[in-house]
Amino acid sequence: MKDKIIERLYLEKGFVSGEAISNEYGLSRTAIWKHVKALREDGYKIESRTKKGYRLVETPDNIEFNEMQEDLQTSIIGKEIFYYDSLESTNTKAKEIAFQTKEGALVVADEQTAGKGRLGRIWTSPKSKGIYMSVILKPDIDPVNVARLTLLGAAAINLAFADIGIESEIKWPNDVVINGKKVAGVLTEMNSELGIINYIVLGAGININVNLEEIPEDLKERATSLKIVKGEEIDRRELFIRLVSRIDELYTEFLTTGDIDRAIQICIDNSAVIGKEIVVYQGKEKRCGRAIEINKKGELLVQFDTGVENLFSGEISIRGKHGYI
Ligand code: BT5
Repeated sequence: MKDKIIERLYLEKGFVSGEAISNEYGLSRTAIWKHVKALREDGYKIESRTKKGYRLVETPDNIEFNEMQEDLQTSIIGKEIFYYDSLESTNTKAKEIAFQTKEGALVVADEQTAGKGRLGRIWTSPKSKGIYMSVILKPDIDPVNVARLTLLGAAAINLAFADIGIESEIKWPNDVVINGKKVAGVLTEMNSELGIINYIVLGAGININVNLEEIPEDLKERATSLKIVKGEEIDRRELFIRLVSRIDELYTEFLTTGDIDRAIQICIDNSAVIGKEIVVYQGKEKRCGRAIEINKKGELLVQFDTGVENLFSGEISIRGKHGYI
């Protein structure tokens, strides 16, 4: 009965009166109240108002995503899924709950009201049009190696796209692009103390069924969506399952070998920058060079006038000499 009530509230997306629930399920008001109390203990946030009834505000683990768990054949990622209709940022929520969750827990939202890019930038996250998710990871590694996980995220997105027949390129370190326009981005954040990692949050944002007119004017030149590229709606659920499986696959390999060789190879084979003239932005500095390769550590080697330098992914942005790529 608890499930029926939550499903009813979930589908309504607004208030459902106690009377309606009582009539539909043959329950007394006291019985409804007891079920609502139990649901709240399960982590559902349910608002109750006199005369209006009950409204579901937040689900820890929404119905669709409950079913999704059954389809996920992963070993580490997605054993716990926290789903929200709307969040400021899945990365922020993941950081809030990281200490209470197991490695591999996922935070997913149908929209983000303050989605984050790197270096304080914004990630536009329109409702029901993309995947906005964060994975909580707790590997026993040196914090200096964390930046590599960004490449792992980008490689997983590239593989998941390929699984559904879409080719893409990776613009080191965290962009996935199609036809020279950005379709997905990765944001890795970390909490560590004295050289020990408490947790890492690996966030991924993908533009899936975003229409051209829904892309903000200032981004139209350099952003696109899978729907725009393919000319048809994409099954978000299928892509989500593929993506989580690919992250699981690459991350398991990382835990076993300590390296992300396969992810790096994917970033090299599908690189949007290797062999190209690029502009490197680092703080206020802006320099031109030629991207040569990505090494085993996930660093980008760039030939500048002054010599070759290894770039770490953290604080660096790259542009093509004549535009986004
Ligand atoms: C990124 O940053 O590309 C990282 C994006 C990570 C988003 C995910 S969504 C789930 C999780 N929770 C979060 O809060 N974030 C993560 P960066 O390389 O800094 O790129 C940001 C720049 O991309 C912006 O300054 C815009 O120019 C552009 N941009 C913003 N929204 C975009 C979109 N939806 N599609 C393409 N480009 C976008």
